[in-house]
Amino acid sequence: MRKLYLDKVRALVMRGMSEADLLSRLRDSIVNLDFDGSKNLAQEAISKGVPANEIISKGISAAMEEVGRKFEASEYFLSELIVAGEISKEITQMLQPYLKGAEVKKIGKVVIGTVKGDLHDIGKNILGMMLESAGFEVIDLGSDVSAEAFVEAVEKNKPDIVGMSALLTVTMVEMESTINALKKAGLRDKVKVIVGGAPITEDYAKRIGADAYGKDAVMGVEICKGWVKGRS
Ligand code: B1M
Repeated sequence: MRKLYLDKVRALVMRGMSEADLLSRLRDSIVNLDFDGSKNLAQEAISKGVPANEIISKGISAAMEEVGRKFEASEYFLSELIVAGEISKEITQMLQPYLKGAEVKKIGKVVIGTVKGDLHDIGKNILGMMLESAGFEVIDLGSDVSAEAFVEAVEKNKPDIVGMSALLTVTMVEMESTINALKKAGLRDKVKVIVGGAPITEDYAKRIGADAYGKDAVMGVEICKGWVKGRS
């Protein structure tokens, strides 16, 4: 009995180790801008049943942090950011079927977009896929979305939630402009607003009058689910 238990524990530890090793190799491969190697490792992780969330947080996000650090240290330049971004996008696409759940009854509607002047859309895309998998109808306005475009989309689609992403300190101010534009159009009280992205903080979200801050996509989805809970 004890041996059986120990064997089970050992198998779990080994699985954890190989999973951690695989994800760290994936992270390094993205950082080293190895397109094919990264896709192969991501496929291996998927085949081995590593959860998509783990591949995103310990593979893609961890790699992009390091790529960002190298960019700041002038070891990498814009071209490297572009390649790393493309690799991450491809892997995110590969993960899409594993993030999307079965067709479920829609639990709410969310309009999402990256704010004006900002082209970073990887995190926003991940959030969108996760929201869909949680049962939300997602209207993705893309990146570089103006306050007016957000307002128009809210008027047209009547969503429950507006989600804004920003990755640049110079574009995060657009979140406040969008909230003000929603107020001006008389729409602010009709939607919940959630904001996220690397430079955003809980404090900032409060300061600009958002209803919530999503530290990561998982948290973002949980907050949105909480808002529509018990309605359907
Ligand atoms: Co740019 N870039 N970039 N870049 N880029 C950053 C953001 C930067 C931090 C790099 C650095 O210097 N360390 C820096 C910003 C500095 C600052 O403002 N403080 C920077 C810069 C300077 C620039 C340019 C200005 C460079 C230049 O031209 N000289 C330029 C700007 C272009 C523009 O937008 N107008 C630029 C361009 C680019 C590329 C286009 C080449 C490419 C983006 C490709 C793409 O997105 N399609 C790119 C990349 C790849 C990065 C880094 C390396 C990675 C970003 C990323 O995809 N991360 C980035 C460094 C970094 O972030 N550390 C950097 C992975 C992604 C999964 O994370 O988007 O944070 P993230 O999303 C997370 C959470 O934040 C959260 O969930 C996700 C995961 O769970 N989340 C939400 C995000 N949105 C949410 C919304 C929510 C809830 C949660 O609710 C609504």
